[in-house]
Amino acid sequence: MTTNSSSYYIEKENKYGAHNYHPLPVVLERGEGIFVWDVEGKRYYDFLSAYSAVNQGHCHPRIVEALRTQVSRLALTSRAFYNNLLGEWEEYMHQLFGYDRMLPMNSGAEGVETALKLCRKWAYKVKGIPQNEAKIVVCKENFHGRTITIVSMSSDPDSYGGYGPFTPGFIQIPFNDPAALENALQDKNVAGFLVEPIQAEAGVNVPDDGYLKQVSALCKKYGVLFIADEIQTGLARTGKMLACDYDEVRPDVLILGKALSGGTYPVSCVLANDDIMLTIKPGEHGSTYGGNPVAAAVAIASLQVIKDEQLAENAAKMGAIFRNEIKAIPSELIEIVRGKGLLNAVAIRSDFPKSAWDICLKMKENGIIAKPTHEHIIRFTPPLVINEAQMADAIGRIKKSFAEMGI
Ligand code: IF1
Repeated sequence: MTTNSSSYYIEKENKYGAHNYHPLPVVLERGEGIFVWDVEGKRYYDFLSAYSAVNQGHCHPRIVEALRTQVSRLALTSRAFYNNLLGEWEEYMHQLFGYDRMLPMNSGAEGVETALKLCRKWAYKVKGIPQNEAKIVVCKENFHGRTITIVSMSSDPDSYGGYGPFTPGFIQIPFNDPAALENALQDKNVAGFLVEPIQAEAGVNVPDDGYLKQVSALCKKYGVLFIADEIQTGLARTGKMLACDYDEVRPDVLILGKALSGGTYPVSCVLANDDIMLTIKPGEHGSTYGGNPVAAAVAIASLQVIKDEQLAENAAKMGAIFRNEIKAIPSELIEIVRGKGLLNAVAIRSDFPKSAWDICLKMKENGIIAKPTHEHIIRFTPPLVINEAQMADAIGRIKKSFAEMGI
């Protein structure tokens, strides 16, 4: 049975689905560019972009065409055989990002797991840390995914609570604190430092200018791998191809995902040079779907769109307009507006009876969908294809929503 009633679909998920999410009450059925439509036919500006997976906009015609063509020709071979597109994609990544090699996976979490495994292999084979003694430094308030090992690195009880016993070998330090990093690096068994250039889940925590430059220098000084999780900050979201580009640093290990497929397919990868990547030998890591020809075709098309449509430049420009306009909203509810490019957050004061959730419901009425994080923060991350007129209209709707909160 089909119906145009949102409640029909919501009730079905509530009845038959696991309750591991608490979505905004909107049921989407179509998307195009910066817009999505619900089952009742109402149009919304998508200010979440599937957590930055849809940087190129929903159903980008060039990405959809690449997917459609390849999926009807050859979809999956496994890595037991070669396929005619994986090498093309790997070469494309080498030329675009300058690393010797790429290792393809599917979800972001798998990309992070791959980077952790690479770091440990490198620790034993190259750095000479005694077996099973390697440690990896991570930041408090990180978000790197949801596997048991990744939640073992988390400081958020919602992420790790009830999932023990945990994977050992991680040291947590505060984000944006080079002194804490240098202190942690005194331990000779540290093999790497894993960091998000901007902590997105933590509420778009932007570090001081030069933080990553210091991180890079410290990792070099102490001979440990600088591992950047750019799954969310990468691929033009923050106004540069990589957020690391702002500090002109190159991580030893770079993890990409999300917008690598423009939201059409789960595609992630890890990039590194020979001395690191070649520590993993045949049979020591992999994935049935990783590096499949559809992923390869879709990833190349997705990156080509980012370049051809100059999405990094547009994100920088639209982001500046967004922050200026939102900072000017006279609502007392707004504590702070922060972000880079089109990765932005508005923190809502917690001493009023209106919550971030209430504001998101009001914005939904006014044709904008966004999602609160940590109760009092709303992230604003539209697709990077948004133009100036659309941004002005969207800002108008956001302003109207704050005005209607009456505070
Ligand atoms: C969910 C947050 C965003 C990520 C970084 C790895 C991954 C993610 C920096 C794992 C994933 C997602 C997953 C999504 C919510 C979301 C999120 F709010 F939780 F933090 F985007 F801001 N590294 N982020 O941001 O990638 O395995 O999911 O492909 O519902 O859990 P994945």
